[in-house]
Amino acid sequence: MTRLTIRGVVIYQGFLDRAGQETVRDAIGDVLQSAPLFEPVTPRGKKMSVRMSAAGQYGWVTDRKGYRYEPQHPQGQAWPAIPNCLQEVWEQVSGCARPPECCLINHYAAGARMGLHQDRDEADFTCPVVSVSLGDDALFRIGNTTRGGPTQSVWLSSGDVAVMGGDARLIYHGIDRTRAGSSTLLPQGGRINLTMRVVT
Ligand code: MD3
Ligand code: FE
Repeated sequence: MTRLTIRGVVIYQGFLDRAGQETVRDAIGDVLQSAPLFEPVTPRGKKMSVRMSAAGQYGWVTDRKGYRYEPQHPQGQAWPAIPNCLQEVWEQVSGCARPPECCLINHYAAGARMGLHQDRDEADFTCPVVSVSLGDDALFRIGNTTRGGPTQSVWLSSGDVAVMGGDARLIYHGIDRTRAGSSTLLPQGGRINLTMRVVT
């Protein structure tokens, strides 16, 4: 495993071996059986290219009414619990005494991307965000705590874990593109990113 720090973002390359990735993949497959991926729409009505779902007490949703955390899936059911294998990752890397309240699931089919943004819908920015990447490689762009300025990019691969804490918690970040076909983990291809957060 290699650990690197870029602008305060700590990246553990190869944190999960293949068996660990398969365990998380299968657990998320179960979550998605009861909380299917949906197509989020921005408050201005633009479809996002990433499909989403969540596990935990809260899921992050966006629609014409705005961005927010909700205790239920858009179809009305409570979100499934965060799988133990992911809670263990949180305990190993977050350095946070509180457990995660949300595991956001982002699914990238070929061509999907996520523009530069800050994560600031949570109440306590002293808690980090922990990200687990599965499937295809993704080009992750790391900016600054204010809009604009130079950015740095790094490829995230299946099994990599990234921790955004301290000053990095409010950094602008995004996914420019994925490399279709770069991983055999997901039977249908594509990429899944899991981000665990404390919401309240
Ligand atoms: C840096 N997800 O869900 S994960 C997101 O790969 C999000 O799906 C991307 O940005 C993805 O909000 C990037 C890495 C990540 C997640 C949260 C962060 C980086 C972050 C929060 C603060 C700073
Ligand atoms: Fe984000």
